[in-house]
Amino acid sequence: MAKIDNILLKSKFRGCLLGALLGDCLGAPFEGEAMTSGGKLVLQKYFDKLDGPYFRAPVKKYTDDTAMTKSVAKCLIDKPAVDFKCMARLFVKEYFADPRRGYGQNVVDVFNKLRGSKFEDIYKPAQEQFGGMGSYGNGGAMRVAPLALYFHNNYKGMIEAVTHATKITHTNKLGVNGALLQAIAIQQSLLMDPVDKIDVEHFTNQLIDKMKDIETVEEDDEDINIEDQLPYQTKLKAMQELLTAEESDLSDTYVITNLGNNISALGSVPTAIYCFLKAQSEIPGIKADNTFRRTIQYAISLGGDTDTIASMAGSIAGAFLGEEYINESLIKHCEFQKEMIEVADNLYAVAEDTKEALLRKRYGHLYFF
Ligand code: AR6
Ligand code: MG
Repeated sequence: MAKIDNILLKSKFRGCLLGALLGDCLGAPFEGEAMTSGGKLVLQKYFDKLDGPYFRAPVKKYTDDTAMTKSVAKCLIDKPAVDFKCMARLFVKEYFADPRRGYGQNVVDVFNKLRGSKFEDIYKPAQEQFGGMGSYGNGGAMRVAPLALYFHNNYKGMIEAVTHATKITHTNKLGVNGALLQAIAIQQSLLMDPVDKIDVEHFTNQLIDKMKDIETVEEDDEDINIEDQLPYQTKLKAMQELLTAEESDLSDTYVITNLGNNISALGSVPTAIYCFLKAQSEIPGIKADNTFRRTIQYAISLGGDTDTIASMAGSIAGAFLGEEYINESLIKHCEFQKEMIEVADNLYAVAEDTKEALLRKRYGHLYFF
């Protein structure tokens, strides 16, 4: 953390939230598509046009990813002590005020039950989903960025807060652990200096080590093989192999088969992290000089759940690079971009206040010397 001063940290808060917004807005039109080589050319032209000289174009709309991220940030800004009931109320309020954002029907059921029960037990409706198994979708992971930022200097606090925030809609272990992995990746990126080259092996080893504490073997699962018991660690190791493969031109099909491009957290969070790390060097077929744009464009080029994977990859890239590296021309085309900068600044201000209050409490008068 030594090299990250306050100016850079503030820029990284903006970068992270703008990255999440940009991935969501630019990825949304391609959701559900299987990318052919023709589709990739269309995508290249789409990015070249948006990134070129400014033209008045229809604004790219955000989806449920950003709608929910906004609510998480608002909750932290209004109530820095982190009130999860308030967060649940904000999710529901936001949905009923603006429902046409691509929410899945299962999440809408949870919102209806929360409202119907007057938020009595904010975790019960989600626990009841899918015959009591809870959702393993990536809807928890897609909205964690504000928590990773707010708790950037409090790892334990982040783990607890992400777990609770996710369980409001996603209680399945895979949904929760995916959200934790996404938050950890953002936090790691936030604390690195963007002028340094990323040591991919070290970055992924750190992720695997942290997931070892989160994902453990349970006694009753002794018959299940270890890879299936520790699915995120297994996926991260597969990701590490793909990143260190001799061949730089791995086929998209190979990447998708190994990592996934779907709406499950397991089939999308490792993919988003992979896109960020892969985009640190040139990628065949993706013409983009800037690593931020390369990350988003590559994530969308893999098809499937493009908005959410690009949003998650964009938030990690933005947290690493900071606002200065984000293509202004691209962000200009996104709905809510000005407001998102304000959200990032307000979140930064409350995070700093909380940090200072904590130091004051811990060191008392000594803190002033
Ligand atoms: N058993 C069977 N299928 C499941 C289970 C389960 N336990 N959990 C999830 N699914 P959902 P999300 C499948 O509805 O995670 C939006 O576009 C099931 O097919 O909880 O909030 C967002 O932007 C279910 O419909 O939604 C995200 O990109 C699906 O996973 C994406 O959708 C999604 O789970 C996921 O949103
Ligand atoms: Mg989505």
